[in-house]
Amino acid sequence: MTGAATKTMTEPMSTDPHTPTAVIGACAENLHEARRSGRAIPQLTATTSLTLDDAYAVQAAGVRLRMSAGERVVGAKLGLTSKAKAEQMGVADVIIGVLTDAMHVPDGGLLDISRGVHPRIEPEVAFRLGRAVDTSAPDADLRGAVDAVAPALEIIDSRYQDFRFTLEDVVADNTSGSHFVIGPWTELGEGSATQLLDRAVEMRVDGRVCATGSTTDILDDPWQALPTTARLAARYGQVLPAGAVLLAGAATAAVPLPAGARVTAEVAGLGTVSVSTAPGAETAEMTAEPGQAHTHD
Ligand code: OOG
Ligand code: MG
Repeated sequence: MTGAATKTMTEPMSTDPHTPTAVIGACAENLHEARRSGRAIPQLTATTSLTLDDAYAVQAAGVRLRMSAGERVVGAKLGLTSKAKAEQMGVADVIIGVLTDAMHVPDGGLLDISRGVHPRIEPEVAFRLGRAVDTSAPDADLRGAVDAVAPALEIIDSRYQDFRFTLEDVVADNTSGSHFVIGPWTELGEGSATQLLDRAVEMRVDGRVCATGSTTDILDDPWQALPTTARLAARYGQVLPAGAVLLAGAATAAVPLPAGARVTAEVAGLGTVSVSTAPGAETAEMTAEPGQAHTHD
């Protein structure tokens, strides 16, 4: 338990009966600093008792730190919506996180991962909301607000050592969110965009297939992401502005994202999305973690 990022966490803290705002703030600062420095920290729950509600409060405090640095909320992401991901991470509950404009990388764009901790990449399906939705009600009609779907890539990067965490840790860490890339949007009504069952998902790193799955692996039907998001957003206060992007969660396990690589993901019938990483910029943590889980064939 050493390292500058943990300096406010030296004493075990209790959340009983209510975690003090100062503790929530200190947890958020710790994660914020780990994200900025690319230096991993021990799991918060190793020293701090956090309920799931506390963890979402830490996530929200972290988003506020980013907003005061000029970032804007542009959407939301679900995590652990497929069995492949839940098994990979050993955490089973569906979770929600926030997407900001600073996390967006254009399709085909270049990402510098040298400031990351140990980034991984995973193929997803994205929805776009054509209008703002009031998410204060758990049964808000998000599905009715969707105007387009797209293939997507999510770059996740846990701020915790060894990419290991409890459910509360990963929620506090904005569900490991790092960056996202959205492929070509298909407007609803075009072709068969509304039918998202049984579409093959394939991700390649430098042309080599590294993960395969099906859209049905995402909550049994990616459209289920909409009512799930409505429920979680209402409970935890996430906002969804007009044009918001929603990532439905990965269809496969995530794979380590190397420097100097080109990654593509194809969702059958929806098209292909890609991102490249700048060469020669491997993160220190990645070279120190040769054994991390992946799905290379
Ligand atoms: C948590 C984030 C999970 C997904 O798509 O399942 C996620 C993690 O794997 O670190 O984004
Ligand atoms: Mg994801």
